[in-house]
Amino acid sequence: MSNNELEVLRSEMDQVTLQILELLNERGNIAKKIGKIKEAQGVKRFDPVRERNILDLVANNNNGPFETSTLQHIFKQIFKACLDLQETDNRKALLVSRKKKPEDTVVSVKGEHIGDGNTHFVMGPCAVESYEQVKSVAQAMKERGLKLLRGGAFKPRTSPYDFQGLGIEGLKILRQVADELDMAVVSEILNPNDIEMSLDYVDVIQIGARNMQNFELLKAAGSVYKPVLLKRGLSATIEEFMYAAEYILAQGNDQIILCERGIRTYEKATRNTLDISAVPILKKETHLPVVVDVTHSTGRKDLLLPCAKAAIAIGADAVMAEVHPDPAVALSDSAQQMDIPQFHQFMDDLEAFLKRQPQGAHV
Ligand SMILES: [Mn+2]
Repeated sequence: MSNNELEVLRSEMDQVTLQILELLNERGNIAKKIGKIKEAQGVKRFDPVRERNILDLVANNNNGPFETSTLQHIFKQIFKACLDLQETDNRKALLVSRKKKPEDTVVSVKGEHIGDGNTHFVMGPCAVESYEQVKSVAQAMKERGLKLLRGGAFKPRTSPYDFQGLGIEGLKILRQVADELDMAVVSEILNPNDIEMSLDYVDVIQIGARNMQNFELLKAAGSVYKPVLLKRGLSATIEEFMYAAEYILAQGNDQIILCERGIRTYEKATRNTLDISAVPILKKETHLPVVVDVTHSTGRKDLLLPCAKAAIAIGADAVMAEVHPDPAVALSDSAQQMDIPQFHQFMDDLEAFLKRQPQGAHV
């Protein structure tokens, strides 16, 4: 008899659970509708005043047996779940997201298709110092069949007294060398007003780590149809990085390459900490190609090769590294740039490594 009573109560409880489930989802649906209206109005989704009112509503209508504080705790979880639901909807709408565009974006630069499943290389000196310096690195790259020549003309340095770059003269040198060897120029632009001017010289506009949240620069780069290599900020989360890319894409330019270049942590053994898991996260969350900068993430020559292998193995579309004909006298980043024999050794090792990769394993 008492067993039977238990069965009845359990079945009653199941019914209530199902009712709660239905009501929770109903609340979720209403929250999504509210989220859409708020998005259209451009107002924040989280409204503390409104939340306080609902908590009071719960308190004023609670007839027990639960303590009001217990119920308020449960309702706080429900509010959070509803807010998450609104935000997931918002993320779905991001132009950089794979939900919005499932297929990979391929960025085409002078016959190189970054994001096509093959591994690409972006190499060159940290800073442009002279025609001869750029030319000797570019020639070594050309011998390996590499096309994407990087070099800094405008250098945002930590100290205002460090070498600031050759400016437009540096861009002219890069363009000249690239034209002579049929290569492409990747170079950083610092000032939104320089974007138009840079179109004559660069094939890829680089936006540096220190400018990842320079929104005016992002908008200016988004409003031209030129590939952009966007570096992750020193202390930027992956989400902030994606929003920075969204600024570019929202202006209409979808030719974006994301660059993981290490983040600031407490670790001092490397210049920055290479966030290797950011690569598959970015590949999963966005449709954009991802390049790993092994020079600035490690700041150590002995780590360039293992980190480049890790980048390729984990699915990066390209590897970026700095090469200088005589790193000892380089005007910037002298400690971590490879010289030309080291560059050839680096490429030999990576080519051997790539041959051992199962076909398509890193795509
Ligand atoms: Mn550098």
